[in-house]
Amino acid sequence: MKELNKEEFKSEVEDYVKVLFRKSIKEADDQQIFQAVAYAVKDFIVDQWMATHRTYEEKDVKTVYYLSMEFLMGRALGNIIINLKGNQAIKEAIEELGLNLDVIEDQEPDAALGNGGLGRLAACFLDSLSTLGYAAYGCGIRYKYGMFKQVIENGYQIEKPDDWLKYGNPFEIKRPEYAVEVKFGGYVSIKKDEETGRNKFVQENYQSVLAVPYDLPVVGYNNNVVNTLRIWDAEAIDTFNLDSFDKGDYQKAVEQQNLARTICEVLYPNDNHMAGKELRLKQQYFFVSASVQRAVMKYMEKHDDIRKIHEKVCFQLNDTHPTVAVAELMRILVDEYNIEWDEAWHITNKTCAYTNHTIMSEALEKWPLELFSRLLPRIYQIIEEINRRFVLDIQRAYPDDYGKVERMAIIYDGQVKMAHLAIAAGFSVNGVARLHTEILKNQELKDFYQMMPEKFNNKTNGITQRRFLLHGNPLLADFVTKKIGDDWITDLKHIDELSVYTDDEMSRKEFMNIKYQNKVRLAKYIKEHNGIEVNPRSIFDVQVKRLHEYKRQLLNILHVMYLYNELKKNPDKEFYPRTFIFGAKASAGYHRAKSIIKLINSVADVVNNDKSIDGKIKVVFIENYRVSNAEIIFAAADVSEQISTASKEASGTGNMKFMLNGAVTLGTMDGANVEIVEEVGKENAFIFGLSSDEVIAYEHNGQYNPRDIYNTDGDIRAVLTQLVDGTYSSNLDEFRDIYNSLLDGQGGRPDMYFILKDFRSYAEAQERVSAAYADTAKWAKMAMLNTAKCGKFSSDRTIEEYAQEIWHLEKVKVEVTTED
Ligand code: OAK
Repeated sequence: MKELNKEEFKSEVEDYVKVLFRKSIKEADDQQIFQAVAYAVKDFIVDQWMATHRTYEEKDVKTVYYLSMEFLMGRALGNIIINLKGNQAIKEAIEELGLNLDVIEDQEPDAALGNGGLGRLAACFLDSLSTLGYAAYGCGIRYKYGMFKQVIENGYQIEKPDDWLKYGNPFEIKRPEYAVEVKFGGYVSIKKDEETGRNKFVQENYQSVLAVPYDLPVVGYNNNVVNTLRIWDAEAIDTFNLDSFDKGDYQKAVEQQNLARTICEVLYPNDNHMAGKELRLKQQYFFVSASVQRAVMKYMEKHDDIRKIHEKVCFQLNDTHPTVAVAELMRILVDEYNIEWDEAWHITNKTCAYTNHTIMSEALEKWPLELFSRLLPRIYQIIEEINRRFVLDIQRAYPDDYGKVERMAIIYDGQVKMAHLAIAAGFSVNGVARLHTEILKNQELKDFYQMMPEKFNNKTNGITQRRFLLHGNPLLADFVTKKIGDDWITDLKHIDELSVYTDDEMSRKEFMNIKYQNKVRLAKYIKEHNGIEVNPRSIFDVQVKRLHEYKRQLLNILHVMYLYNELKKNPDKEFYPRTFIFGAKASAGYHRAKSIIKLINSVADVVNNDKSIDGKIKVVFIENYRVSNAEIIFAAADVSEQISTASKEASGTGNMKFMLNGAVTLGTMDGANVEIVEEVGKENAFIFGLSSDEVIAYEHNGQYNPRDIYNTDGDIRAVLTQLVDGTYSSNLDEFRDIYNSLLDGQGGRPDMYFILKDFRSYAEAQERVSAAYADTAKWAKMAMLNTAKCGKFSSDRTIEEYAQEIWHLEKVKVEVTTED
């Protein structure tokens, strides 16, 4: 590993301030200093970046292309510095320049090119791929505006554009030499190929854009490996010249310019929900076509037989969003390389693999035929042919079961079903936690599992300990290293060696003292950003994640309302002070989710200002929850709220970040919670609520009526009544929709997420939390065991499994030579 020279680094920073801004360090503002430091860091890694790619080429290793609409990277600078092990040297260099690294890191906008779990997982995977030394490209879109900035005004969420590229991105490198054309619309003609005499399908009268890649470095930990996140931007193809003007193509030239301008404009802010907009499909095909075209070109630069592409290339589809990749690869093989359909299909099968990230039905991608065939006429033809053959396969396999085609066809009911396409075309279908994979196999994708069981496998998610412990929680990271050495940084299994210290009182005290300091750090953040004073000695009970009904932030806040009622009734009741902390963005068009945010803020207003409860309950809604403040929040949590309706959360990854930081899970047996409990032991978590089998059974038999609970449980009735009686809003209709959703519901399904059903069990689990926390030694042991037992949940483990079982990659060692 190359050493970082402090003096050289200092003079680079000075030079960059001068060259970029014509200023001295003293004159430059914080943003300019950040830019200069970032350029100096990029200078340092560029040799490793080049060496990595040289090594891949020399060894001709297989590469995974992780195709994803989302990469929720967060900030790069701090992460790169820790992965370079340059923390100390750079910190000192910066201090000697009279600057402060924390302030500098704070200037960097988050690269928020994602919504939540799926996008952050992609970012963790890239970190692990580099650290493990696997050849990989992340392929995505360079959105001009990422995930919106959330501002809370009068308790309401307001969305502001995230202009993250305002000052430019010092880490990116534009690669116009690798630009490719992507075509939309028009029609397909059949032409005779002069050479072969065969019919050729040619797209005509289309509009096209130029896809231009920008590369971002993904630095491995202490190993010289720097992989690439390649994000594509759209530029207009230069038809706007006099020639086309003369030919009367003026209109088309303008249209193409507009198309290029709009494609990469903004990330759709939907989590677990399909918006179904034409522009979204354009985005999908845009980055997929560009990525697949480039991957094929790169492969063909070194090899002469396209038929063997699967030996060197794997496309991993991050959910169904990039599934057009299978048809794009077919198009290239059949139309451009003249390969027969059957053979092209086999090549495609061996090259593509699909990950499912949700069973929420509203997230399933289905595109209307009219839209799809108009926008992507040749791709549509190919999918029609794939479907025709797949339907024949189904009929052959199940000649007497007519329902099979209805349930499994790729094209049905006037729609293209992307999940069906991904399963039919790929060689692997994986879920993201054991329970989730079982639900896919036995419920959601049962027919497909029956027909193609060999494709199905599980890859339980993971997170990178380097960002979420080493960078986010330096105090705990140092403590762990002091106790057990630093192997955990690249092999998290070692963290189990901490277990023996849970019986040592001094170690427990040290651990809890670190937690306390992290709570002080978060309290300061809350004071600065929310103006709310919180007590770091209270229990920090945290739920941070996207706002979705299935995640049940509503259950949490209804329980707060209930506790508040209890305290009011019983002011002398023994009660361990609690701070309920929320952070969540709601999709801009998701009205009920936005009402729930308003409810949390309204409850906060009332409770926080009620002197009579003596500050025993505080409620805080942290504005603009994102990767950078998440790092501070996880470090400070005592209780990790993972309370989704069982069966609905595919995995969850926040649950793992809390665990790593020594928070205890309060959760349902859903997603990866099941495996967390298995690792840490159920005595070290607080589990409640319906099981996934019970939820599924109720969904099938329809025998749940929340009115029964409302009628018989006075406390719950009181809380619900307060939603509409003015307790939390003078506008009695403010929360009426929430109230109705619980008691009347939509389409005859009140309380779809079983909030009232699980309420008592949740409240009782919360009581167990309070009792456990009051026993300091017991709590410290539980918390510490959570950190110790989280070894399984490193994304390094997950990536090792993908690499061995799906991608079949080999590990590479990179040496930086003088050549670089
Ligand atoms: C987003 C859009 C469409 C479909 C799924 C998602 C998504 O973010 N799913 C989430 O993926 C995470 C990573 O696998 C899981 O941990 C979450 O449980 C899941 O909701």
